[in-house]
Amino acid sequence: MSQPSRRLEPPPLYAILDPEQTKGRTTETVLRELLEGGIKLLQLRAKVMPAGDFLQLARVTRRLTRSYDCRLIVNDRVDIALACEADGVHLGQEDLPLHASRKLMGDKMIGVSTHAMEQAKEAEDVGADYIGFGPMFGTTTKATGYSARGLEMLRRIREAVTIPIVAIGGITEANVVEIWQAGADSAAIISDILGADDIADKIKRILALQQAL
Ligand code: TZP
Ligand code: MG
Repeated sequence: MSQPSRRLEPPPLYAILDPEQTKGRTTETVLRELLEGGIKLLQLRAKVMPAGDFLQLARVTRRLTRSYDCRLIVNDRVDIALACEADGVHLGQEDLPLHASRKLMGDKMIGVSTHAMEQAKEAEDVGADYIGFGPMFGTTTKATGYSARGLEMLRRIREAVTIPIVAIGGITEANVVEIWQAGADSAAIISDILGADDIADKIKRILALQQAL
């Protein structure tokens, strides 16, 4: 069994597994690499997959994450999060609102993407368990519609909310230390991890940077 999730501090690194970003490797190969590298909080993100395929992948991911004691968050889809027994769901500003999601998710974790101070405060007020905040830096992984938010805005968000902050967008091994130092509890990374030749090694190097702080 995985641990009860809501009350736990997020680990410093939040990996996002996106089947479109695996550079030709199978999703399960990449998943195993992430877990071998030491990821303890993983989001499954599948923007274009039919629901049945997404659920099947989510179930495989759930089984493997559980065996590594890694918490699992499903992006966008409350229904798939519940059906695969994930630890939580991650919602964007356009997804099912928190109030309705909470009724369905009960005590499971709900994260909300935010891009501005007002959104961050609002997410905390309505009961999000953590906020995503970004894009921190320029990224080509997602067309966010927002300019880079930067470290100064992250510091201000840190002062304004008490729930955990997961910073996202353009974060790499080269700049992740600044993200933690600016007050993020965790750094969410897609391309710098999924694009690495040796994913487990990349994760170990990033975690070692955090250990050295
Ligand atoms: N939300 C804001 S930026 C982003 C998402 C999903 C993409 C992050 O990807 P990368 O490759 O770590 O910049
Ligand atoms: Mg979303």
